[in-house]
Formats: sequence, structure tokens, C-alpha cells
Amino acid sequence: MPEMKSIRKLDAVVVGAGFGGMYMAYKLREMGLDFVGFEAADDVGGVWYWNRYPGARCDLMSVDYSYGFSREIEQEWTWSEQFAAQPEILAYAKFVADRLNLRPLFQFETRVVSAKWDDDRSLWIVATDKGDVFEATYCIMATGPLSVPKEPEFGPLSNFKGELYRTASWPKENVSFEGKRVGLIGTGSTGIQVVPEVAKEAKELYVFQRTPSFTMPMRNTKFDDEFTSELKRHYPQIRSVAYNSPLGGVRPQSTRPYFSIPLEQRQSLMEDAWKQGGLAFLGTFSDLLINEEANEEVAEFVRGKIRQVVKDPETAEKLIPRGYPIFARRPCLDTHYYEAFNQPNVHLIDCIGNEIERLSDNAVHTQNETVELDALIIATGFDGMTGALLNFEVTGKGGLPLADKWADGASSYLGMMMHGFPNMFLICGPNGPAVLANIISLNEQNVDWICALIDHISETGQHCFEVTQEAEDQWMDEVRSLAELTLVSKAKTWYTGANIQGKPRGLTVYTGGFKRYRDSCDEIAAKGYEPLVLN
Ligand code: N01
Repeated sequence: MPEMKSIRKLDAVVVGAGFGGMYMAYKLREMGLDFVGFEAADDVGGVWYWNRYPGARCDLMSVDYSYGFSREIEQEWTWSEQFAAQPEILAYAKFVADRLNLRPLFQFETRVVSAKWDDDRSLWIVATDKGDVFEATYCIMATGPLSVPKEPEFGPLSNFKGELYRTASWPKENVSFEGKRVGLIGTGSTGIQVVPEVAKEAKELYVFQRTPSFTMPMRNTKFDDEFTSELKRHYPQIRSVAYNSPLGGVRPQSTRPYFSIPLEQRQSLMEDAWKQGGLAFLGTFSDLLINEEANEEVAEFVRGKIRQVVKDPETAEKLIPRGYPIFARRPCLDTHYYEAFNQPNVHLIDCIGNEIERLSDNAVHTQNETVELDALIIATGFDGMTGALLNFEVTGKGGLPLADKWADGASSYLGMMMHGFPNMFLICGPNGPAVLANIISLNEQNVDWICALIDHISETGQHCFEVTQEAEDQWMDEVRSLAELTLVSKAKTWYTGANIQGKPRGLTVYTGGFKRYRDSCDEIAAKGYEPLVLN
């Protein structure tokens, strides 16, 4: 343990300098609060700082996946394409940090190691790995839903003595796979983006796939000057549509149920959606996440496309997802993923019934085969939603560890607060719409709502809030009953904790959509924050 230094008293601490933490820091400074932000990385960007693997790209449109709070930033920043790649998104985060002078508000390369509520003095005691201790009225967790990578079951990874890369902490230096035998484990959104890029370079690429994902062509496009100036003229309208939509983004929505039109018309609309790319399917029919039969027909259509693209029928059958609804796992958007399997240097290793057992000096050993490699890429996903918050010591009233509160599953109010954890805010926490909505819109909405509550508390002469157990239970009932209406919980995913051994199962996402969620939050504020006890 580092030696403890002096204690600094603050109004607030903010943990994380991703898009949520950056906007929170900006707002707190505007409000004149005394606070410090902490960030483990040496710069801003959060998930986009760490995930700099080849092919990393956002599958939400760049104009959506950007801040709407500053008209100046909207006008000064120019996106180069419809779906921005990681370097451009990280450059955007840095641009915002420079433009708003946010970096002095953070201590970089600093991890928070504990956050403990002091019952007697009603404040948070926050300690860092630098040995600093802070006492703060508010503790604001902007730790992100996907910041702690999953440790795969076949570990330890250090058993492999060749070049080892994790997509979630990719090196800053250029990595060359030229002339190398490369293995890739994991075929979620991340692995699917890696495959076509590494396939261009590697001598051989072995893709270890357990559950095949449904992926659709992204069909990304570059923006020209004319389009960009039109876009910039229309930002207010774009934001308004986004904030009033279920996804918090400008994505086509449909009110047409799948079976409301004849088969031929359905087929023709699906062909159009496939040609259009992106998530056009979700804008073509309204009920794909609630009607199992409709969902299965669309899934079968996509399976047919995989058979058309992948030339080797045996490989195509292995790549075809079965046994769970399409869109129940996060729908992936790819650029020539299936096409990559037509290259002679790309090999699919099916891990169904052939689990990866262990790594050795220079190989991956599955139950049935040994694959010798020079380099190995791990893209096995994240301990989503709760991982970051359980990664250090967080204790609430009466010394209650967060891990105990969440022993049977993460519970919260609006994904922003928890009974037993007064004056703590979560930005995009579990049981809010994060991961099913545009997280930048949600970050902004959460931060604005939290800051309005902080203002309200100080205006009413109070300094402490806590959500009641009753209100939290009611919110969790709503989260659960909405989840039962959708097919989202019918797949084994990180959404439900099913990717981590021993993690409590259950969908920790509010599935009512961004607009309905925002309305609920606004209503609570309009009624004077009744479910919160202020003192
Ligand atoms: O992680 P995942 P991800 N043996 O959990 C496999 C966001 N994101 O990093 O399903 C063999 O989806 C696992 O197989 P299985 C996005 O929200 C966004 O790809 O457990 N395989 C699966 O194939 C996304 O949902 C963008 O059978 C093993 C893979 O690893 C989230 O990040 C881009 C294994 C993990 O897939 C996570 O995506 C990228 C084992 N022992 C990511 N253990 C955008 O574009 C795990 N796997 C915005």
C-alpha cells in the first residue's frame, strides 16, 4: 500500500474520463463546484482510448455518437464518414478536451482504489493508488459499462509466450502481423471487426469461434463537403429527433409489424435492408425484438445471405448463428467479415463441442486440436455493466460493500442511484438504457439530470440524498417486467451476465427505450424528486 498523504476536501469526485466523465467535469466546473476527476489512462477517451485494435469502429453513426450540448463543438468538428473509426473518435474526445480545457480537471494515470461512505460525517472518502485521499460530498462514477475485460476461462493468458494482444488494451504502437500465424479468440462485435483487418496481413489467421454472431454489412460511406455543411445546418433537428427516439439516435424506426404485409413484400424489404446496410432491418419492421416468429424469419433471411457470401458450404454452416433470436445479442455491423473466410489464409476453428482448454508456449489447445501460433489476439469481451464498479472497494451506509448489495444481481434506481449509497451517482449504470441506447445521448441526459438534482439539493438547503428502497424496488420491477416483453434476454450475452462464470444472471438493462426513460427521469424531477430522501 502506498503511504497515505494529506486529505483534500471537495464537493465531488468523478471517476472516469470517458465521454460521461468529460461532460460531467465540464458541467461541475460551470456550476462552480470544487472537484477532481480520476482516470487510469494517460488521457481522455474511456473505452475509445483502450480499444484501439485494428478495425475498431463505432456501429452508431458519427453524427449521433457525438456531444449535442455545444453548438460550437458541433460546428467546429467535422466527421469524415458515416461510421467513424476509433482513431477519429479518440481524436474527437481529445478535441473536446482541448476546446473546453478539460484535462486540468482530471488526475490521469490514477486509479481509485476505494470509495467509502462515512455515516457520521455524511461524505465519501475516496482513496487513489497514488496514496491520496479525498473527502467529497458527491461521488460520481463515470466508469463505463464496458471497461473491465473478461478473464477467459482457459487462462492464464501468460502461458502463451508468443505475441499476446488484448483488444481491450491494444498497444499504442503499430503492430504488424505480416508473415505470422495469428490466432483470434472471440467473434462478438470486436472480433468481427478484427478479422478482415488482420486477414489482410497475417500469413495464417485462425479464428476461434464459440457462438457465431449475426452480423450485417455496415456499408460505411465517406462524407463530402456538401453533405457535411447540410449536416451542420441541421444539427438542432438531428438532436431533437435523437433525444425523442427510443434509441437516442437518428436510426430509422418502423411502425410496421412484420406479418402485416405479404411474404413477397417482406422479402423485397429485407433485400433492400441488406443492400442499405447498417441496422436498416430494425427500421423496416417494428416487432423484431418482440415477435419470435418474425424474428426467426429475418434470422433465416440473414442465414441465407451468409450461405451466399461464404463459398465453402461447411464453413458457411459453422458461421451461421442458431439457437437464439437475431438482435438479442448485440447486432454487429461488419466490413467484409464473411468475405474474409473466402481467403485461403483464414481458417475457422469451431469451438462448439471443441472448447479451448488451455494455452501453451506457442499454441492454443482445444479439446480436439492444437493450433500453433506466433501471435494471439484475445477478444473475449467484458465483465459488462457491473465489472468496473466491483473492481475496487465501494462501501455504502453501515459499511455495506457494493458487492454484497449486488450479490444476487445489480439493482439501482434509474441506473443512476442506489439505496444505501447516499450521494453516489452512476452515469449510465446498470438498469438504465445504456448499451441499448446511444450512450453519448444517455451520458448527456444522465449528467444533466444529476446536475439539476445537485442544484436542487443545494437550493433547498440540504446536502444529502438517498433513494428509498421502495422506489428502487419499483424501478427494478419495471426493468424486469419490460425485459420479459422482449427477446433480448433470450440469448447468452454480457447483457445478462451469462458470459462470466458465477455472475448473477438477469438482464440489467432498461428496455423501455431512451425517450420513455428520459420522460420518467423528467417526471421525477418535475415532482420534486419524491422518491429521494433529502436531508
Ligand atoms: O465481446 P462479446 P465484444 N472460448 O462478449 C467469445 C461493444 N462493442 O468485445 O458468446 C471461446 O460480444 C464469446 O463467445 P460466447 C458492443 O456493445 C461495440 O466482441 O461466449 N470463445 C464471444 O464470441 C459489444 O456488444 C463496438 O460463446 C470465447 C466473444 O468472445 C460489446 O462491446 C465494437 C470464450 C466475446 O464477445 C462487447 O463486444 C466492439 C472462450 N472461453 C464492441 N470466452 C461498436 O462498434 C469468450 N468467448 C460500438
